[in-house]
Amino acid sequence: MEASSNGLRITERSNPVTQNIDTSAPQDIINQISQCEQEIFQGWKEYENIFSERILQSLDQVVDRATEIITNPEKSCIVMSGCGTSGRLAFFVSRDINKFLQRELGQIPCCDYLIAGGDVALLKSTEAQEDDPILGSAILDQLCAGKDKVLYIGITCGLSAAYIAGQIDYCLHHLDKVFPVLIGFNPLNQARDHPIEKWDQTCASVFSKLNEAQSVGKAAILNPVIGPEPITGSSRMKGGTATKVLLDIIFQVSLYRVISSKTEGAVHNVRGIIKVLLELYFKVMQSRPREWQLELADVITAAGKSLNNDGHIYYLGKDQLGMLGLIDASECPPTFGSDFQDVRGFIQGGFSVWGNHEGDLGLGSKHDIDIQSFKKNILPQLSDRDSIILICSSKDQGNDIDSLCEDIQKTSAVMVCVEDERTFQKSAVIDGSNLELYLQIPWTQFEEPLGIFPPQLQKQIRKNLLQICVKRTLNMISTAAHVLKGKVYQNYMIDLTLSNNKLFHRGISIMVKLLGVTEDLATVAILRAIYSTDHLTEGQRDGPISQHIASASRTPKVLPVTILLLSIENCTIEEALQTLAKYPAIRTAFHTLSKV
Ligand code: S6P
Repeated sequence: MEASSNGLRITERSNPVTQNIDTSAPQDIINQISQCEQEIFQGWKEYENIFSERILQSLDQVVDRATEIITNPEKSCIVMSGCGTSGRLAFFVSRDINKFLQRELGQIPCCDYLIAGGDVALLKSTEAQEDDPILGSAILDQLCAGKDKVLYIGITCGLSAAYIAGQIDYCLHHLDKVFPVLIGFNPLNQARDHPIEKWDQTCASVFSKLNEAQSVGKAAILNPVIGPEPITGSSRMKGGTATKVLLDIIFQVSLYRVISSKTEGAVHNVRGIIKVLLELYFKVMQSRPREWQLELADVITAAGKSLNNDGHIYYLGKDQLGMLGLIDASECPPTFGSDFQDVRGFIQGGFSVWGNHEGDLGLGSKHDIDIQSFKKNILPQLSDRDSIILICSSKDQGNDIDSLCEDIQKTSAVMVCVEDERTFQKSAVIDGSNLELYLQIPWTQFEEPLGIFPPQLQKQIRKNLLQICVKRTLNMISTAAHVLKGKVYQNYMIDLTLSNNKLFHRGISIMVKLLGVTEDLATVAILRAIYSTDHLTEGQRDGPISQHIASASRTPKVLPVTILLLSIENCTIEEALQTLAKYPAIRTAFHTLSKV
């Protein structure tokens, strides 16, 4: 496989649009992120984009397979799988579609999900599991047992997860019953080619075999190029959104075909319908009314203040929209090196309504996700350092969340209501501590294109579009709040936890890029920071990457410490740690130490 021109895969590159995001004001941050998001549909440079012929053809094929399985669900299933955000979205979409099948069509659910690390990873990042292809393959094998037909959709935004490569390899050995699909956002020749411990293949070698299977109609690869992320490598943002767009459209079109076959007969022009839907999503992502921007900037300022003052951001919601809060919160520790308690999500009903395989994960009150637990354990302690973000749909009136509003208004915390219709009373805004954020979707523009779908599907498409708006809005809030806290340098995450192979290598390339040092120097400094030593032993220097990762996962501030070690002459670990304890923002720490 060829390496990319500058050695970095597109999903790992820095986006020129956000190069100064770290010194930008909230409204500029919103504009820059929104501008980057347009690349999901507009594409990037000369690469294949989401509207390219091959991608549309692959979508057609996947829709065919999904339609078959939804029509004959006995002994069949559609399994979506991924690591981190990709796995969480697999769970999110499978849950949503199963509910639709049961509620609207009276059918048995046929979607399932897999996430590296199991259900606990839906809530807390367990990034190291991403590196295990053998585990990935074994779990898929268990899930396929007793099934005659499986549509497998493996998601790895960077074409980089060994867990997914292991599963694709399994599929390639079972093409008689499994149709494998790969979703990712790099050209195939940029699939990750690093050695994988205890395995004789790489992502690149497996995906290349998948490409051969695709050429004879036995597999599909959906890898439109969507450009680098607003925060370098943060694939939860554009990668996550593009994943959801592709999955949504696969199911919307398949369900349209299933429903029509029962009423009006076969759907012709599937390709045209896919395009109509892509255009709808594009329009929604383009829409950023002035009022929304101004309101969102206020929310970001409040959320940034909370994090800067050691306060918290709490997302409270219901059902699918509430789950987006949980997903957004779960990504903050690995992305920004933040504490699990800094940004947390809660949903009405907690684990009892979550619909995950393992049910209540029994992780104790510090990790509970039920709004009742929020009421009991957090509400009494809320202070003006906290921001509470209620994620409501206009239909959520009169439920638990509604009554919570009154309780929260009695505290000094900032309360934000994120809604799809403006129902929150302006009069309720007290002393500027309550904010309102209205997700304005230009529905009137969509009436005509939506008119071709049956009513229950129109409702589902509207719900899906709202989910996309909520996802991008929450991503902007948590990202920008961490930017305001000083967790980002230019557009690099400089406090990410090096908790898997990909992130270990990302750490090295960030040091090389930011400080202009060689890869060797960067590696030695990172290892010193990981093992908290000024003198590495042979075992530390030459150990396997999995050993470095295990230690890095227990060591805070590895990259900020590395930056100081590399930029200040003769800086010791002790000095770097003391300075960071005094000045948590790396820029201030750097200026302080360099003056000594
Ligand atoms: C990224 C997120 C990570 C990724 C995970 C899988 O913002 O924090 O958890 O989702 O590493 O990445 P990929 O490229 O395999 O989808």
